[in-house]
Amino acid sequence: MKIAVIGCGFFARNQMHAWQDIDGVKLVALCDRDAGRLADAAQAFGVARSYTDAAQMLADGGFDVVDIATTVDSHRPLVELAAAHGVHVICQKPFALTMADARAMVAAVEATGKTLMVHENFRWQSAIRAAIDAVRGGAIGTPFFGRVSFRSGYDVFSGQPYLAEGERFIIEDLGIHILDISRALFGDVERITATTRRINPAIKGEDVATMLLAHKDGVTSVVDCSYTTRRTPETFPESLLEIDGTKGTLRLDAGYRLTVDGVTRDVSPPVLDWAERPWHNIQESVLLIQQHFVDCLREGRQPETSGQDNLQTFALVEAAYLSAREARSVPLSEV
Ligand code: NAD
Ligand code: 89V
Repeated sequence: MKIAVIGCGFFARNQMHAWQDIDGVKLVALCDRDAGRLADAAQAFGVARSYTDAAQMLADGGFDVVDIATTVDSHRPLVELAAAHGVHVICQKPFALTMADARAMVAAVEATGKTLMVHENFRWQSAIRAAIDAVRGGAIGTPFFGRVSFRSGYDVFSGQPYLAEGERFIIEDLGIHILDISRALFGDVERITATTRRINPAIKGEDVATMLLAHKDGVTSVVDCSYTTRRTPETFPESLLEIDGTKGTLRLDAGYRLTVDGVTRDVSPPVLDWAERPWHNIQESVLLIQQHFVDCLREGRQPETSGQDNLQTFALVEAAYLSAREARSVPLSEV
């Protein structure tokens, strides 16, 4: 399976390492409109074909999958370009700028019969996966309450300066992952109520969000996120869980300690040979989601976070901002 990556920035290197770790996969082409970044990545990963123009790379072809690792403003044109050339597509989160764009991108790839996956990797973190498997396997009966919590004071702005500059910050960038974990655990959502705050005066968008989700199957979940919480020890980038079910409880506590019905085990992720703490948790999930994508293509099934699936997660983001802006509960059918 031959892969081409568009975007050779801060996060894409994890994706390139992960491609190189997967059996039967070869990274054959790279693209970035920044020639310096492109040359560094091409050299670091030993990729012979490199392009500053995505249209030229697609026109030359010779690969099965385009992996789009650019920031959100370029996602729609690049997904549509890939669709026009009939290749499978992976696109980083946040998938789109608007719901209308997201729907158009899904339709464009669906029309080609190819597979579209959104790189929504947090549900693939091994600690989160252990919790999802326990809940889906019935270990605590039927869940009726959940809390998915991400609270940190880690400086994300030095690696990703654009995060300080957007009108929207935490729900669009990080909350999107935490909302997706809630969907993976408790299913789709009927309505959402959200509040937001900006505590850090040096950034433009909100850095605290608290969201209440009424899921279609009757679960109530609280999704709370902060990038301005001083805590010791710092838990970045762990998502913590509290889930109550009809037969028991599940807790995922700081330090990757998973407790199901009073029995605690260590579910710490491995540190892959190209990974570094504290990002190793996220980095392993990149390998796991890309392996999942390859498995799905080989077995002819849809990835868990297909474009179609991700419309529901993206709708939660849009509905959360609407709820916070208008100080009301928002049905998902409204966005
Ligand atoms: P970045 O700005 O460091 O890198 C983006 C790169 O894309 C840049 O080098 C830029 O020159 C290039 N680019 C932009 N538009 C292009 C185009 N049309 N053609 C060719 N190259 C183009 O950004 P980043 O921090 O690497 O983030 C990229 C994406 O990854 C974002 O959407 C971000 O939200 C996401 N991200 C995801 C995770 C995760 O865990 N899933 C973590 C971090 C970042
Ligand atoms: O995962 C992400 O999307 C990153 C970060 C962990 C920093 O929020 O942007």
